[in-house]
Amino acid sequence: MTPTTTLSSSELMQLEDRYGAHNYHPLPVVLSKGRGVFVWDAEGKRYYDFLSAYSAVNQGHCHPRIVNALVEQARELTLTSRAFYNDKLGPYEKYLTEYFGFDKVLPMNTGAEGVETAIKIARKWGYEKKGIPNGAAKIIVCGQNFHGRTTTIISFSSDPDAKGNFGPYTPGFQAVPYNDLTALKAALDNEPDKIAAFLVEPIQGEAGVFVPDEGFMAAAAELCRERNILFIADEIQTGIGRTGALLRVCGDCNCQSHCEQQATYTRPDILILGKAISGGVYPVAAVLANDEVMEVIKPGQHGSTFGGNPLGCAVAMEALEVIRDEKLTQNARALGKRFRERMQNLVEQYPELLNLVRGKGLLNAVVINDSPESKTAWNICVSLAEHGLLAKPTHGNIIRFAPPLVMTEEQLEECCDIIATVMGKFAK
Ligand code: IF1
Repeated sequence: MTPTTTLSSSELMQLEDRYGAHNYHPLPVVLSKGRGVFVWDAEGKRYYDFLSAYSAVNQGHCHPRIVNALVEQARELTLTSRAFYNDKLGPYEKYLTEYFGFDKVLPMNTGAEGVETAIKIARKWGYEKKGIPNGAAKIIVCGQNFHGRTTTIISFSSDPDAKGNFGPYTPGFQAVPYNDLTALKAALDNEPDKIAAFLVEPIQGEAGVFVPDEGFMAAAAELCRERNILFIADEIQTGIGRTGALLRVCGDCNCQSHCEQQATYTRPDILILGKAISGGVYPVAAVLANDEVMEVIKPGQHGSTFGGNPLGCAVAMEALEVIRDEKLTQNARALGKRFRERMQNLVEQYPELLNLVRGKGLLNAVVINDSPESKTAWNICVSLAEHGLLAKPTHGNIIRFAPPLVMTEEQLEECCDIIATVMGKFAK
């Protein structure tokens, strides 16, 4: 692929270093083009993308249908603000609420805005519907959570890098260990009349792809229901087919929205979506809830300049149609199973290097048998890049593997061969 930029990767990295805030430590790869499962760097080298922009490009890079929806709408109307109606928002809201089985949606832009919106709705519902004394609402969260980077959200983070020196922090949050029903029940039983909600990731992505025990989400939702506490699912990273189900919180059933298999379906009271809802083409986030929750928000009480803009609506509808038309949820389930089989073979072949593989669908991680402070995982990712596959460590010794859901079986096998070659080199 011929490079699409005149500057070299080195020159481009220097520009970012000189003129950009140093709020990331990227792998030394400069990307300039993307198509499907592939990305190309500034020199034209091709890579398999195994990060998918943190699960925002589930539909593959620059999906032609989604890009086309963007371009067509951009020629008509991009932004009106909500001071007026626009001809895309109503149809989008109908489409999205029917797709996921809720009465209403509050449209936002980034995932963090979606989480902040859910927190505001839950608190307001707590005061106006549950009768929590004003200002006393508590929200239960999980340790090792990642819900975004705003000041309120990092106020309940347990990650010192995400939280340190950003105080004073927003009060009203209590953390319990993830996947610990006993601890959750104890927290929910401590002044339950003051607890508005439980906010949880169905799989903790950033923490290292921690998959809770089978039935944890359903049991947690039941504990909340019994205590009139809202169950909020943050599916910004796990949603939209990534884990082999349309929604992770829905479990492994194969339904498109409502699920007859009540045993697995765990309807959240508030569902937060982002990232792949727009196929990585345009920032779109969505907060869905039924009327008795969403109606606490009245005109003038929440919003944003870009929330619900016609461009995002057009892009999101096409991006979600692609998930359905191309059966990407089912593909993620099948390929994820095969990926974990291949990785488990490597764990058994190189126990001194690899501890384990875990995940659901095409959200997986391999834990390297080294300390989080070691450079082993980073060096493996640098070597993977040299072999044409991009992945990045999270929390030091965990490598997340999350390719676009459009990957074929043949491509997956080729990528597993690449990973096997590199792991073989590090295992010696
Ligand atoms: C970064 C992490 C992933 C998310 C969940 C809300 C948000 C995210 C479950 C906020 C965003 C992104 C943020 C990005 C890297 C990436 C990330 F490493 F930070 F934690 F995916 F795991 N809920 N995750 O995963 O959505 O505001 O970013 O649209 O901040 O470095 P956002």
